Amino acid sequence: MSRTALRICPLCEATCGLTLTIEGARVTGARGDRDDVFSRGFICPKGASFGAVDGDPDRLRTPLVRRDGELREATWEEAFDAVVAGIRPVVERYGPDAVGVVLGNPNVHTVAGALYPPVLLGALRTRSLFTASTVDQMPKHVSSGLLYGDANAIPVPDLDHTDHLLLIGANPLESNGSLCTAPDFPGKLKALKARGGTLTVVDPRRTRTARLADRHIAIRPGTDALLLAAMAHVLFDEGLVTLGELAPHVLGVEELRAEVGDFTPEAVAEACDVDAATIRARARELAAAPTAAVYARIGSCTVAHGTLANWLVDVLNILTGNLDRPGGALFPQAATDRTPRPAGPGHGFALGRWHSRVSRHPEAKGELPLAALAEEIDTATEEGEPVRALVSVAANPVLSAPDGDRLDKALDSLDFMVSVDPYLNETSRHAHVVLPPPPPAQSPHHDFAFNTLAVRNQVRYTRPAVPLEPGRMAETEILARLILAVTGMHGADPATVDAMVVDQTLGKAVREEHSPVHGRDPKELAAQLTGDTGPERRLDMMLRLGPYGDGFGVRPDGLTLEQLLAHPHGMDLGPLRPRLPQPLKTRSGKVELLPEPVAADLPRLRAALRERPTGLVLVGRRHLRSNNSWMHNVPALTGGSNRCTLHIHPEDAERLGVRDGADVRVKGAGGEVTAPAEVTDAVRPGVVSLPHGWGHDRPGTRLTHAANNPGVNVNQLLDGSLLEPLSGNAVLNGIPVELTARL
Ligand SMILES: Nc1nc2c(c(=O)[nH]1)N[C@H]1C(S)=C(S)[C@@H](COP(=O)(O)OP(=O)(O)OC[C@H]3O[C@@H](n4cnc5c(=O)[nH]c(N)nc54)[C@H](O)[C@@H]3O)O[C@H]1N2
Ligand SMILES: Nc1nc2c(c(=O)[nH]1)N[C@H]1C(S)=C(S)[C@@H](COP(=O)(O)OP(=O)(O)OC[C@H]3O[C@@H](n4cnc5c(=O)[nH]c(N)nc54)[C@H](O)[C@@H]3O)O[C@H]1N2
Ligand code: SF4
Ligand SMILES: [Mo]
Repeated sequence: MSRTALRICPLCEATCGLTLTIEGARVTGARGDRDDVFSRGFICPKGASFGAVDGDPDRLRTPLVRRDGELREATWEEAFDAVVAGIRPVVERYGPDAVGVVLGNPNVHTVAGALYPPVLLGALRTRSLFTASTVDQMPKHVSSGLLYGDANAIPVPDLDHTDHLLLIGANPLESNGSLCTAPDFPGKLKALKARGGTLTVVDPRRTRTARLADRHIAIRPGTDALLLAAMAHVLFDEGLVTLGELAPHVLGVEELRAEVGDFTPEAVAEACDVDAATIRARARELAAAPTAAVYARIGSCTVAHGTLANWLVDVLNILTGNLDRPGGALFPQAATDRTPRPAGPGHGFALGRWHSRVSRHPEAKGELPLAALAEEIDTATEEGEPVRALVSVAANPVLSAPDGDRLDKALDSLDFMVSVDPYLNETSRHAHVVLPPPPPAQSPHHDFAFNTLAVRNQVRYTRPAVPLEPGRMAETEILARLILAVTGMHGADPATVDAMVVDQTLGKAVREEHSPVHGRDPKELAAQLTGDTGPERRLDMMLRLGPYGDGFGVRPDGLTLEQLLAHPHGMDLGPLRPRLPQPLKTRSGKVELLPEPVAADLPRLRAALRERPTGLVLVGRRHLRSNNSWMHNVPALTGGSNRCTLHIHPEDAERLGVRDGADVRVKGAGGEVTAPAEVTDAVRPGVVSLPHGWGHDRPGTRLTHAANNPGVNVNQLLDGSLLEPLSGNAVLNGIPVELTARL
C-alpha cells in the first residue's frame, strides 16, 4: 500500500514543494506539488530523485565511534559519551578557541541547522568558527553589512515583475538560483522575455542561462567589479542617475561620483575584454528600463574583488532607483523574521572585530575563512592555541575548500573531531565520532534562511513525511545533545535546550517596546506555545513574534504554527514590497553608499585596471543533477553530462595539443589534477572550467557509487592563500593554471 506525503525539497535553494509517494518507510516517487503556494508544481531532476537521495544505502544508520583507530558502529549513548570525553578536556585545558566549529552548506537546508548552531556557538564561546559561506557568498554579506548595516539584508531581484535583468556570474538554469529563492527560475526568465523584458548575462562561459539571454557578455573572469564600476561611471557621466524615492534614504552619492571618475568604459575595456561601447550601451539600457534589477552570484563572489563587485551590484540598483521598488531588487520579509523595529539609526556593521590566529584574516559576521582552517590546525604561533578539536556539522571542507590534501593531514592530527553527517566521506572519515542525521523524509522542513531571500513572501512547513526509523535520532535532537555534551551538561534532557532558548527569546521580547508582547509575562507566553517537539515550539514562537504573527493573541488573525499546519501547501504572503527605511541598521540610519572599507579597497581595484592574465585561468561550473560534493553517490544523478571534465575552448586546445576526451594535467599553486578534456566553445578562450565537489578516491570512505567514478578535486589547485581581503572569501574563480596534454 502506498501513500503520499508533502515535503519541501531541501536539495537546493529553490525550495520546491514535493508530493512524495511512500511505501512503508521508503520514498518511491516524487513529483511537484501543484498546490504548493510558491512552487506550483515545479520540480527538477534532483527533486524527482528525492527517493534515491533519501534511500541511498550508503547513508549511515548508526553513530560511529573510533576505537583502536577504526570507526565502528556504536549506540547513541556511547557516541555522546565519546564526544564528552573528547571535547571537554580540550576546552578545559586549552580554552574555548581550541575547539573549532565548521558549518557546511546543508545547515541552511535543515531545521536543525537553522536552530541549533547559534546555540552551540553561544555555549562553546569559541571564535574558531569556519563556514561554507566563506567559500561562497561572504562578499554579499559584507557588502550588505556595510551598505545597510545588516549583513543579512540582501535585496533580491523581483523576477516576476522586472523589465530588465542583468545577471552576473550565476547560472540558474543549472543551479536553480542562489541568494534568490525562486522555484522554476528558468520559467521565470522565460516569462520575463515573454512579457517583453530583456535578459543580459555576464559569464565567461556560454551557459544554458546565457543561451536564453538577449545578450551575453563573455567577460574575463575576475573583472566584474571593473565592468560594474564603469557602468556606474556612465550613469554619472551621462546624467542617468535617478534615485527617485530612494533619495532621502541614501548618503554619499557625490562622494561615489568622484570615486568612479576614473573607471571609464575605455579604461576597463581591455582588462574585462569587453568593448567600451558595449559597456555604455548596457549602462544606458539599465537606466532606461522602466524597472530593472542587477543580480550577481558565485562568479561575482569567489573572486579577488568579490566585495566590491557585490557592492557595485547594489550601487547600480540604487543609482537607477531600482532598489526597494517593485520590478527592482527588494528586501523580502519572512514570517520568522524578528519583529520589525521602528526605522532609525542602528549599531552598524563591524568587520574584523577579531582575526584568525595564523594569517590574521579578519572575521566577518563572526566567521573565519574556511580556507584558513588547515593552517589554524597545523600551525603553532605565539598568539594562542591551535585548533585541537573540531565539531563539523554538514560540511565537507576536504573537497569544498582549498588544498584538501593539507586539510586531510591537519584533520588527522586533531585530538578530537566529531562530524554530524549522513555519510562517511572525505571529511567525516577523519572524525572520532560520526553522528548521522536521518534522511530528509524523516525530518521536518521549514526554510528559515531561504524565506528571507525568496522572490515572493510565503511560509511553508512540512512535518516528517516518514516517522523516524527505530534507532534513528532527529537531527534537532542530535544537535541539542551535542550542545549539552560540549558544555558539560551531558545527560540532561535535550528539551532543556529549546526551553532555554524560548525563555531567553521571550524574556527579551517582553522588554522590547516595539514588540507585540511588550510588558507581558514570558511564562504566560511560553505556556501558549504549541507544537509536538521543542523545535516546533520554537517555530511557533518565531512565527507569533514575527511580522505576520498573532503576537500571542494581540492580532487574532495573525500567524501561528497551528494555522500554518492547517495549510499544508503553505501560505502566500504576497509579492515583495518596498520596506525602506525600516531594514536599515547603519549608524546613520541611511544607506551608506560609500562605506569606508569599500573606499579603502578601491585603490586595489584601480590597480586591477592594468592587470592582464598571462596564461589560462580556471573557473568552476555546476551541473543540474549534482549538488556540491555530496550527490555523486546516487546513480540516478550521475552519468551523462554530469561529469568532472575540463572544458577548454577549441583555440586553446589546438594551441596546447589537447584532444577532446584525452587526459589533461592541470597545475595550480596548490597542486595538480588530471581530468579528461571536453573541447567546447561554450567556454571563452583563455578560460578553462572544472566543476567542484569531486575527488571521491580517498580511502576510508563509504561512497560506493561515487568511488567508481571519483573525478578530481579542483580545489587541490589552490593553496589556500588567495582570499578576498574584506570578506575572507576564498578566490575560487579566475585562478591561474597551466595545462599539459597527456597522450
Ligand atoms: N572550486 C569551488 N569550490 C567550491 C564552490 C565552487 O563553486 N567552486 N562552491 C562553494 C559553495 S557555494 C559551497 S556552499 C561550498 C559547500 O561546502 P560544504 O558545505 O563543505 O560542502 P557540501 O558538498 O555541500 O557538503 C555538505 C556535507 O553535508 C552533508 N549533508 C547532507 N545532508 C545533510 C543533512 O541533512 N544534515 C547534515 N548534518 N549533513 C548533511 C553531506 O554529506 C556533506 O558531507 O562549497 C564551495 N566550494
Ligand atoms: N545543480 C546544482 N545546483 C546548485 C549547486 C550545485 O552544486 N549544483 N550548488 C548550490 C549552491 S551551494 C550555490 S551557492 C548555488 C550557486 O549558484 P550559481 O551562482 O548560479 O552557481 P553556478 O552555476 O556555479 O554559476 C556561476 C557562474 O559564474 C561563472 N563565473 C565564473 N567566474 C566568473 C567571473 O569572474 N565573472 C562572471 N561574471 N562569471 C563567472 C561561471 O562560469 C558559472 O556559470 O547553486 C546551488 N545550486
Ligand atoms: S529545483 Fe531545487 S528545490 Fe526544486 S526540486 Fe530541484 S533540487 Fe529540489
Ligand atoms: Mo553555496
